[in-house]
Amino acid sequence: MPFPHPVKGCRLALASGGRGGKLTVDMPTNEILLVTISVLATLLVARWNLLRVARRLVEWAHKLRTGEETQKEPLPKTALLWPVVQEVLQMAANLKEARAAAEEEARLRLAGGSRWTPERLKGHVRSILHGRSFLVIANREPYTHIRDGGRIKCVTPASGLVTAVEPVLRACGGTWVASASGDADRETADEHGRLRVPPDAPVYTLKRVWLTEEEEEGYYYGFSNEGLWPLCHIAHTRPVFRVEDWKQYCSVNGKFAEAALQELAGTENPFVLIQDYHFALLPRLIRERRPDAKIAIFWHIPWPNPEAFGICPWGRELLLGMLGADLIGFHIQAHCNNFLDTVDRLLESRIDWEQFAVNRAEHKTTIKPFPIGIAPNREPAEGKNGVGGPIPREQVLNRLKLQVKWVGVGVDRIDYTKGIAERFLAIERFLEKYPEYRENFVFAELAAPSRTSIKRYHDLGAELELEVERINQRFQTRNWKPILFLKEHHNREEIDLFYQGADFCLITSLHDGMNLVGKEFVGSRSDEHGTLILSRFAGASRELRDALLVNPYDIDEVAEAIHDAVTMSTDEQKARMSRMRAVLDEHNVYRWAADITTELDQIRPDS
Ligand code: GDG
Repeated sequence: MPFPHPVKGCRLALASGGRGGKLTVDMPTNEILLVTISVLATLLVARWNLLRVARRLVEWAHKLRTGEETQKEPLPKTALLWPVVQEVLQMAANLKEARAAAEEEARLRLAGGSRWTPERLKGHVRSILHGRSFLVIANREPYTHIRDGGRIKCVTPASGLVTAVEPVLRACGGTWVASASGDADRETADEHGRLRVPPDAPVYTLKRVWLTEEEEEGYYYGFSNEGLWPLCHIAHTRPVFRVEDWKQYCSVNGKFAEAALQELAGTENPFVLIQDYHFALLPRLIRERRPDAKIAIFWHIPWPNPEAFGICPWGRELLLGMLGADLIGFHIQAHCNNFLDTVDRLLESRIDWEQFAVNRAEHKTTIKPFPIGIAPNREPAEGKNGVGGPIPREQVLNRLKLQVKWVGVGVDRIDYTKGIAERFLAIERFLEKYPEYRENFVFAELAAPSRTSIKRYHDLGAELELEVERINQRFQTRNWKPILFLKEHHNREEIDLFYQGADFCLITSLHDGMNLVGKEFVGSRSDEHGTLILSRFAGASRELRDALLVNPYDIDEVAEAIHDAVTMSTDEQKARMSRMRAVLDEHNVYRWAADITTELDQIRPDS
């Protein structure tokens, strides 16, 4: 049966129609020749194009290897070889990073410096572990996979713990056990909930644990965040203790213990580093089954005095759980003292005040401060995005679309302990007292929504919005308002840009274990400009003595500190900033991890 509309000169037919029919092509010889020539020409052009692209790629890779200046991307995004290019780009980034690290190591060796670097930590942890396993357990996962339209996005959550602990795993390898939190987490992990991360250059394993809605409700939102969080922070929010939440807390601690034990199967004398108040019972649960493990728990938030802690109905159980560890770490000595006082008051035990240790049931637990730091910022010195040096302030302000002379910044999870409302009141007072700054000053608050299923947190977000609206309405003019309340999750680049464009960073925590935002601000200011205003109730105030220290409850004092910050001479800014940067450099997060692992290693088994 002939085709309904045969092309002229080319007849296609099924010789006998229907099934088993034979296809014949009837085409004149000159046209066959034409087709052959055009096919050959296409192949030649494709080959030539491929060779050209490959040659450019080779030249680019050569320049990169020999350290010559290279453009950021070797080929246009549309190129046929784009997937290959992406891989090469990733390798290039890794190579650049490794080269910078080696140069830094060499520089420090020559200078006889004692600074901790990822490489130094890696060597240190390796020499301690001798091939033993390194396991970190934290509720928050460092990478969440979420669905965004038709695709899956990988997000780093807003969390001080993640900021601090992730660089350590990057340096040492090992396994991080955490709660799954993204709606695409399951399909991005294997059947055991494991995946290798960071996604673009995997060096350690993330093991996800799935919680039911009831578990999450009771253990995470309930006991951990409506009970323990306000209990440990003196921020005048009443803790709520419900027996159902406590039961879920116990059962989820058991679930994580099982997950950890699975990961530890077949290992000997592993190191286990438990993070934070979500897992107070875990040290004991793991010790009971793995007495050979060396276990530390680091408490990232403050520890209250015994009277305040005493209102928790399950205080004894929490202490007994924690004392299963060989080592308990807090940010500052005052929290260690409070902990020992609490144990002294609530448990029968022998406290060694000289050694800062608790002896109970033939087990010794050492209590020590380990002030956490941040990973040093290599980028500005190396030239972020290949620009070379810090980005000029005008450029930063242009990118941020801020047309004012003075800029202040705050970065927080929306949490009542961070004193965000008090901060806004201080800005109001500042503009009241110093009207000359109106229309010339903007305060940008980057506020990431957090724990919004808890009513107190949900209400706080709305209260802050109303407060900003009230203050803005009081002062705003046609083209200006004083407070930008950016209530959403921001990416690292955005946050860094604000840090770099700000004249001051304002931290008004009512109570804070450490507070990393102040450290990040100082760390990002390689230009040594800008002023840090820091609450004296944040652990960081013990180290950053060159910040302007304030009592966040004293609105006038904070307003004056803002005035001091915007009128501070460049020389004084530089002097303060360089001293704070030296402190940060010395006490970075690699030292924190090195100190904890060294201490854990030196602890002798119970006799
Ligand atoms: C606990 C203790 C202690 C903020 N918004 C976004 C975002 N962030 C990042 C900041 C910073 C971190 O979150 C917050 O650090 P804090 O130190 O204020 O921490 P908490 O979450 O309260 O953590 C605290 C810390 O543990 C470490 O021990 O310092 O005292 O309370 O790194 O930059 N990050 C991203 N998007 C945001 O929108 N990606």
